Amino acid sequence: MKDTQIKKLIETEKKRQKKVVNLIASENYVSKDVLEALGSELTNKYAEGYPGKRYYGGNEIVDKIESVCIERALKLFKLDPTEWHVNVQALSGSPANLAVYTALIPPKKIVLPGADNAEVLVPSKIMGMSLDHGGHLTHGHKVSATGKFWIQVPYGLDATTEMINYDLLRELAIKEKPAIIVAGFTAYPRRIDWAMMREIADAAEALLMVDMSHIAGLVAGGAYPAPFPYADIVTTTTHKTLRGPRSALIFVKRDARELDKKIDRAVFPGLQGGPHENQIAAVAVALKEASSLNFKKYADQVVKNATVLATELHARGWRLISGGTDSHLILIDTWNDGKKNEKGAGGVSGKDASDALEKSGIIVNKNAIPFDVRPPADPSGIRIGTAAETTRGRKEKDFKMIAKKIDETLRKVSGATAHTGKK
Ligand code: DSN
Repeated sequence: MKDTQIKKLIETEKKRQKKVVNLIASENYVSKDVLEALGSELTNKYAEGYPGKRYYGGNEIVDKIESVCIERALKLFKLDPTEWHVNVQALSGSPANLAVYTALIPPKKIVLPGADNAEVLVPSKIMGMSLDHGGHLTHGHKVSATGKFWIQVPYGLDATTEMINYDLLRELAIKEKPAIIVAGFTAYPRRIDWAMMREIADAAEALLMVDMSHIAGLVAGGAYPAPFPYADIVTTTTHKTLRGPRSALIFVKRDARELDKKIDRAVFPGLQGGPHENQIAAVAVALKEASSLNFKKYADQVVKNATVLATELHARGWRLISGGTDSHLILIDTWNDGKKNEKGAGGVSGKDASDALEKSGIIVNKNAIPFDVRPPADPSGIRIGTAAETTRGRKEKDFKMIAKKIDETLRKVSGATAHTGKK
């Protein structure tokens, strides 16, 4: 690279990535092949449209690449192409979710009674897990476009179990009648009962969308139940446990409702222009990698490592949200109401915990816990995950060491930020 300034910064970032223990639950390390596809000449090509239906010439190769990506995505998740469609053009997770709502639950036109029959647009309702209980901004949170143009009906976790209370969820869904129910998370460590979510969506006459961004790699490797038998739409990013480049996939059932056609139209021309075909090629490479036996072993190991990490941290006195994990993800209540418990664990704010761990070479993110009384910028917990370090070959014994180091580091944090308890 001739641009020495950027070259040096890339080299420095490469070194940083190698040096740290990366426990950010949404990150991973891609293969050299994925990087090669991402940095290829495909970035030069405009390809507005879909394979076989493009607005520019010269797309015969790109058509093949996008078609391979589509085939591989369906095959990886064992989906019959006559029953499922996949759009591979969404640039990332947030645009993918926005495309689903734009396509399937646009505002409803209501004609006002009166002489001039004026029409008003009434926003539809998205029922999603609230952000501070582990949901995502794009599940209808007010700071996201999905909460500005739609109305969120948030559901939370049970205060005692810190897991989804399906009875309460059903009651709320039937009362609120959302147009769509979103099942999925960024900070919920447990399995979701997809069949139950389907039942609830049916009772509320809502569509069921699963956002499996965090767990896509685990689903592909058989380490987390697949949502496909139950969902109408499944969205996912491709760069978390799936270990691909930053991008997203939107799977949608093919049937008489023609949701697939609506989604394709919402992605292009509705929300996006030319697809990033270099990114699509890199996704295709990652999808092939994820179909290997090695990847299945990887997915199993990710969950085994998370289980060990959770067990070790719990044994050292740290309170884990919901008591543990069924996935790659663990949420720790480092604050513990501002107090150390009988094992001496607690009293550390999420920001102080994250800063202290970073100084000792462990990268995590601060995270709100359910019913958090602290502010989002310095919440009560941290979120950790095992996907990235498992890619680097770490096993249970390594995660025992990591748990020890986390514990030692957090215990050394003194003067945790006092907080009044008001957000
Ligand atoms: N930022 C991602 C995460 O960390 O979970 C979700 O978009």
